[in-house]
Amino acid sequence: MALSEAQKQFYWENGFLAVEDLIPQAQVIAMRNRIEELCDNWDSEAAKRVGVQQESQSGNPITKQSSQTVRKFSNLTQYEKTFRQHALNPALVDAVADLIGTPLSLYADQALLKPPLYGSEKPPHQDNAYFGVSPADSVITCWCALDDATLENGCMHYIPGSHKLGLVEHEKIENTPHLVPPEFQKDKAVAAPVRAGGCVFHHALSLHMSPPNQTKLWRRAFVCHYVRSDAQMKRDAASLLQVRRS
Ligand SMILES: O=C(O)CCC(=O)C(=O)O
Repeated sequence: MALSEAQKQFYWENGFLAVEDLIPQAQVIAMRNRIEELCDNWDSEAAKRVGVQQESQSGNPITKQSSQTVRKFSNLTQYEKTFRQHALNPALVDAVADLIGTPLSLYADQALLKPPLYGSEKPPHQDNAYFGVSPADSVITCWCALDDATLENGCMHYIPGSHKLGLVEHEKIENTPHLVPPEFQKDKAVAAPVRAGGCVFHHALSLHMSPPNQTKLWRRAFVCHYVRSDAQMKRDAASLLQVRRS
């Protein structure tokens, strides 16, 4: 889907952009169903090969590990056709190309889940603190809601314009995989709720976080991080899924 000039301007001004109804409901349901199967079989080989992570492995003090406490799967596009189809969806890739240009590769992908009541906060960060891609303008995250993402269940929150700050210092939170900046002005963050099938695009330097899930329903998202294939990156560019040549 081609973006309007106003949408492109909003992205470059604010460092994020929400677009409703980008992904067809049939595709959303297919991804949700597969995630449900992987959660139900969270101890299986299929879940392990996509790096199943429990809430308890991410700093959440709960010790329980079950189908109801799964937080994350990674690298689904490598093994799962439904997720690869999503990453290559022309409507999505058109929007990404409109924002950061071509050629494009998929840098990483992950299903980020907030289980009912247990789903914890994703602490504030800039994605490029993890990725280290240069220039940072050449990386974009497409966060696709698989359930309606709301204030109550932990939708994305952004500090508008923070991508213009450059990379800020991050510190590791001990015994967790999280990197966080020492200061984050929560009161300056704005919420980006979207319906299932809607996507939020964000810049690699945009400061963002998501609060805990306080509801009795899942908040699930499938997230694709796209990179310009000509950027400098830690990962071997030749090994990445080619998304669009020109
Ligand atoms: O899904 C979430 O709650 C956090 C997502 C996030 O931080 C990201 O996509 O970079």
